[in-house]
Amino acid sequence: MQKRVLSGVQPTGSLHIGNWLGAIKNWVELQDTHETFVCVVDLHAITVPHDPKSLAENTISTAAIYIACGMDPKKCSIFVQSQIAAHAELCWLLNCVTPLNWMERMIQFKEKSKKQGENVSVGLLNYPILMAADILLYDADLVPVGEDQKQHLELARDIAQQRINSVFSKDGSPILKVPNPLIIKEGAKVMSLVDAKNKMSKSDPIESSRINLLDSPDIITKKIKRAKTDSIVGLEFDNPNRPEANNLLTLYSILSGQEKKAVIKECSEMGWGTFKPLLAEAAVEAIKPIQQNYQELIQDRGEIFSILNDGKAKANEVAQLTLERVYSELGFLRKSTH
Ligand code: AQP
Repeated sequence: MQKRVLSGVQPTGSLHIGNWLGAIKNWVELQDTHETFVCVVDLHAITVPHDPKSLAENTISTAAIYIACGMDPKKCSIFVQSQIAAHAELCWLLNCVTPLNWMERMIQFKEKSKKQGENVSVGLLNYPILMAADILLYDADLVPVGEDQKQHLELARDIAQQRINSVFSKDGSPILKVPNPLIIKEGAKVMSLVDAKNKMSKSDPIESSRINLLDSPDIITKKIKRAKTDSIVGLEFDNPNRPEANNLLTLYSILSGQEKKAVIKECSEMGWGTFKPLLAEAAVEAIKPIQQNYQELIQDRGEIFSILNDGKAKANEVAQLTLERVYSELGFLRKSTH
């Protein structure tokens, strides 16, 4: 039996190379060896203020990017989270067993809520519980996450083990499978181009902070040219005082497919003015096939909808089984018949 994997990206805007290198690229490899479910997590996208006019379009575009990056609907199930009602239902059940102080500790909540001020929604606080529901519904063995999502996965494990299995299992057998993180070291955290202390993010208001997967070669080159650097001579990895150098060199290493050692040999004596065009070229070339696939695919909405409908059917089957198991173990009346 293949191990099962579940993951997703929020349709909160244009997907960037961080989403690709930290998430989607890894799913593409996993789909050959694992039973893979990937969803567009649109319910998560409304935990911060959103524009109803672009949510559906962003959802379609995100699904098309998954496929353009190499997710193959014959090998995996691709679906839209909000089309499977079980996500919201299980989230409610988990909300009711999760202590509030577990949620208040979440780093992402602390960071994102600062930006929202008085308007921060309960949904943002509950985001990791919805994420736990997403994962636990599919009995996922593994969840590929970037470093930034590690704490949320830990929470999903704690909810499953300490708040559901230990409390409600009648015979000691687990009600929910406790998932493991699959953290990929390379590309696990791509940092912002304007401040390498922050991660690259779709919702960063500074557009030049990220390289979007659908940016034109010209835009990519301009963004890299303007990326923040320092005035120290020579280029190097892993110097804590040079986060920009580490970020840009790591990107170059991944995008050009070269080991760190080879990059150091090639670039350590370069100045930024010589290095940046190299990085831009590597980024443009690496993203080109994704853009070509995407442009073809996005013309054919029928094909995208058909893939999403197939994914929905497969996902629903698995999700309903888990949801019923949890309802039943928690003591709900599920059938009003004799
Ligand atoms: N900068 C990043 N480096 C590596 N991986 C990243 N991921 C996100 N940013 C980076 C990974 O992409 C997956 C999906 O992310 P998400 O859209 O669900 O939420 P996020 O982590 O909050 O991503 P963003 O781009 O920062 O979106 P917004 O701005 O909307 O919050 C996850 O596996 C994540 O690790």
